Amino acid sequence: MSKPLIRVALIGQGFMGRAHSNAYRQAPHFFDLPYDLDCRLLCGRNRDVLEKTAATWGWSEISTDWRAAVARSDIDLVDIAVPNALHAPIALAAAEAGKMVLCEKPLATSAEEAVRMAEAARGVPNFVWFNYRRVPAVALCRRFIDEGRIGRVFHYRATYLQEWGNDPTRPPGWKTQRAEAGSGVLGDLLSHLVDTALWLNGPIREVCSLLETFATGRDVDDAVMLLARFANGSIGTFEATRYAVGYTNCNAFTIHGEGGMLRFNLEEMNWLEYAEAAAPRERRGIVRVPVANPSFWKPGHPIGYEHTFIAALADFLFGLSRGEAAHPTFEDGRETAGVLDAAARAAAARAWVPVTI
Ligand code: SOE
Repeated sequence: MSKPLIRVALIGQGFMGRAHSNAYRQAPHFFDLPYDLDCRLLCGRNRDVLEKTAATWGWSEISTDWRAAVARSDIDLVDIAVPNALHAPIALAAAEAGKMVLCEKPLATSAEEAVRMAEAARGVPNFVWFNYRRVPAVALCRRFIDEGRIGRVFHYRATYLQEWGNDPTRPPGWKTQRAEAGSGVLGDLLSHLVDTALWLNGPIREVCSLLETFATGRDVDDAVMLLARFANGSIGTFEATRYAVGYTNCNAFTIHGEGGMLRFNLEEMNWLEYAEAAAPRERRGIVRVPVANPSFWKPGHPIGYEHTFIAALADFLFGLSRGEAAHPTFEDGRETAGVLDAAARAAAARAWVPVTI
């Protein structure tokens, strides 16, 4: 039986353009999706690269004009994987045209922009690609929390450590320019930590932070440290940096509750670590649990970064078929933007500030 067809326009052909392209190609191989996907249009700035990328990933057509792409009547879903400053204009136009709209993280370059985007997207299916929620070990962590295994939470500790900011040979790119990125690690890395924290541990009420720029002449933050008070009474520390020499992509968190501890590190993404406070003293310690998503391979057969995007897309499509939102939605993205906004305000004021948006 034929399935309803979704005709996709992907705007962006960089790192995330490839990650999303792969998800559209692979999702039907691993999931019995409720829709057929038509990879119809790939949109980007550089025509030469565009032709090659479209051929590699199987996009039928190309365009260098995102406005025309969004306006096409034969496009149902617009997926945004471009520099952050373009997220809002494209998402607003797509929502106004009645398209489903998926957007890379961070949702916006400011909290005000995120509010406008969340409002505009209220009438259409929408989703933000905070892909790390789909790491099976992170999802299991959420399940353990929901089951009450760690009980009342005391500490939430998260770090996102990269080192590429320290590489003097690296050519300048959009991520280090405020006009295109909006911020540095705040939007790029801290946003991931905050999205995961809000999902696992609930709302953040107030924050205190510092931002640092190590590179001369750079107008975005290279590092951020944040203290947070959660609504559930727990306290959090967050650190995100591009100057953690020795770390390539270490996205990690530890949660300590009265019933135990949960620990995750993306560098060991097929594992969740768990300690149970009530275990007998002679067996008390940290257990390393292998975690898999059975939609991919058999237990014990590791998955990788790309599977998080494939699973995210599948969740969005299954949600769509049931008339339910898949999270994180634009509204969830707005909540994260509110915490990032508070972090920037706190750093400027050198003070504790409430999360207001
Ligand atoms: C930055 O280096 C980056 O590519 C982020 O933009 C991604 O969101 C993160 O998943 C990996 O690191």
